[in-house]
Amino acid sequence: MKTVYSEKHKLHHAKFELINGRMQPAVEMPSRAETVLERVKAVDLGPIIGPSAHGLDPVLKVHDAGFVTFLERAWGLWAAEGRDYEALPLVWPVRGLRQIEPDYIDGKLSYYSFDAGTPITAGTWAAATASADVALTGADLLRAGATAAFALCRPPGHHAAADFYGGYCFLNNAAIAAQSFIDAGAGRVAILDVDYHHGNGTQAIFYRRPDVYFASIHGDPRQEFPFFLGYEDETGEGAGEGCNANYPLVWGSGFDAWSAALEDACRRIAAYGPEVVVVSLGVDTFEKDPISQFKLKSDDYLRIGKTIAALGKPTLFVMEGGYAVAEIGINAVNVLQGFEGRG
Ligand code: SS9
Ligand code: ZN
Repeated sequence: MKTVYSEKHKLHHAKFELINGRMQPAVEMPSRAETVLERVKAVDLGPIIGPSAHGLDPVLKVHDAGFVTFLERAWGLWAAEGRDYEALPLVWPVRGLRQIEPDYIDGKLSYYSFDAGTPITAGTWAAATASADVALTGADLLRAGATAAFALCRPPGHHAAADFYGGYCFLNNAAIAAQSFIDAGAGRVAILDVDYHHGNGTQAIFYRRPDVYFASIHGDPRQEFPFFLGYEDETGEGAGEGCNANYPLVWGSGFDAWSAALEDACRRIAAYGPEVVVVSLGVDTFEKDPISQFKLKSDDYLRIGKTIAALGKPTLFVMEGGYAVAEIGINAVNVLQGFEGRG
């Protein structure tokens, strides 16, 4: 299958991240995408192509205009205050506080974010829009008849909702691609999120809609980030009732529990009958992931790909998380090779 990749991801390079109460080197780093790209080349997965520019229209089908404008301007407003270090929020409008966008940049960062772990840098906007273009170009390949494509997105997207960023995510690449299929005439799209973390942004975007099914296997929100979404009783709302499925698993879960959840998710997706499947491909379920607590091994990723292939649908793989940089290439590309019949 073809891989879509843009060098522009390198423009988003946060130096530090708040982890366990300390500023530490950011785990979401450019070498993640580089390592995946090297593996794509090493196994000869297929041609590597650059993205084509799609502009902001497909982004604005998923994200609020005020939020997109904020992302575009945030670094400039921050730098205008004489700050050359990365932009982070410090206060959130929780229960009882007003949901009004402030004028000052520190207030705007808080209004449009949900965590303090996602630095905005000088190149964040350029990288995030390129990442969305990578996903949209992958979707174009499927629309042109490919049975599968790999959108090597960075930064990732699944934690970003219509009007907030967080969890290393700014624009929701998988949601933007899924919406592009709907806008091109697809009646039903399914998103399967296999990242270690719940895809809260993707779920929220489609929660009330019957045309996009969302299934996610992830660390239980009782224990794990993003903490405030991803429970099993979240099944969709209104017209979207029955079109959302969450599989929270406890810390320490291995491939037995994980693959049972995947089989069930795939059964539900098959019953839904989508025309196309978008996979939010995170490999932070890996046993050596530095911020995660599942126990998957490199060979397990081949079986994940094989199980997804059994759905028999055109499939767009969209890169999400995975922070064990040494093995991220092997693990991510194992899914793609498993999909193509290896292993
Ligand atoms: C770890 C902090 C977790 C968010 C993780 C987002 C992963 C996106 N102590 N920060 S796939
Ligand atoms: Zn993750």
